[in-house]
Amino acid sequence: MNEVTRAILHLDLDAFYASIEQRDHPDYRGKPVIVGGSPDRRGVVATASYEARTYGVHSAMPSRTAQRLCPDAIFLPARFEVYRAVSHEIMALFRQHTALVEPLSLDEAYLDVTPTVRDLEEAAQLARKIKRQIRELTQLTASAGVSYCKFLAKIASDQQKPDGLTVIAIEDAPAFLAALPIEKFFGVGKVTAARLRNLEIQTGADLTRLGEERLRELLGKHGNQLYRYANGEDDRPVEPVRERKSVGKEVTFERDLRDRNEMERILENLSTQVERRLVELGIAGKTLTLKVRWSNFELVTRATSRAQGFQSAQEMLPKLHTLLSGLVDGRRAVRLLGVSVSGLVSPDELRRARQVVTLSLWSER
Ligand code: DCP
Ligand code: MG
Repeated sequence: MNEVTRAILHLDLDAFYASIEQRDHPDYRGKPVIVGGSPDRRGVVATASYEARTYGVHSAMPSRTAQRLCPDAIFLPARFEVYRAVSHEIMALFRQHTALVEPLSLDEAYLDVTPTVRDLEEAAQLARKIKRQIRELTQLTASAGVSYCKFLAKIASDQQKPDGLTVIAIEDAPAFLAALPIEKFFGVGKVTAARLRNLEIQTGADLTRLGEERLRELLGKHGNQLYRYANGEDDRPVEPVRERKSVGKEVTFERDLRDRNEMERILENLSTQVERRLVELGIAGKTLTLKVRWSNFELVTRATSRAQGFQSAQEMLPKLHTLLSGLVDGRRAVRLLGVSVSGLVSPDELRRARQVVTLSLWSER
């Protein structure tokens, strides 16, 4: 393909953790399997097999709710080492096809295959081949999206899950985008979606009709970006070397917040999400940062470090409460809260650090 048109694949494994459990325990195949926290211990669902999804079970749902919806479900704890090992195999396979592989999570990546294909038709053939190779290598299925940019490739891979393959050709993109609900657009979270829906903006067609100026007035810089996506313009490159510097989560509120209890609840939720990602990656971080954006958009951060590192929400929360106390005085309203962990270290390094701390505590006695 020439340089102006690209061929991008997005590959995403189906019900990743649950499919691995079904692969490794043939008894569970064809049955509703839920991987995640136990229903008796206020756990949440990490993922559910497609059999369990027909009962309405989905990721991030309390396991107790999942059990009520699907009483026959088999609940299993996550085996992260296994999932990480499978992830390495899949990413290595992708890298045999192109050096331009950008992993998004354990089971998902963008591939830029522009130099190896003549058109999107050939890119689709390549996607089909990679899906087959994934199956041979891991006995798992993946869904693929094929298009000329990242944004559309990712949406495409979600169109026909599981084991799907969807191509969005350049000439079909305008009609596809016009009908696309705003929530599907990259970067449109609950808050933005609610604001747009209030203005009767429901689809990509509504976004283009509204115009770039108006979107910018409403959403700032993000409005320009959204306008470009709605017009099928996304020239973000596939970035292969993304060394991770931190793991974080943040949330912007629909209404500015003053209530301290509510902030603490949100911090609990954010740190749980950060914990999930850290555990998934098998890493921890030495520095914990709290980010606060005031209602006037001013941004402040406060950080604290700990030799033993942070991985669990339980380790983060007391520190976050202290950091929050140093910032929030009840007078100023908060627009955004964020939690991140940086200074990332492998579990091995961490174990060694923890040993040193324990030893020195011990020798002080
Ligand atoms: N995951 C999690 N908690 C979430 C979402 C996901 O622990 N809230 C984990 C479990 C998933 C894995 O990440 O298996 C990959 O996430 P996906 O969003 O790709 O979901 P699945 O692969 O499970 O299902 P799908 O077939 O929809 O891709
Ligand atoms: Mg997946």
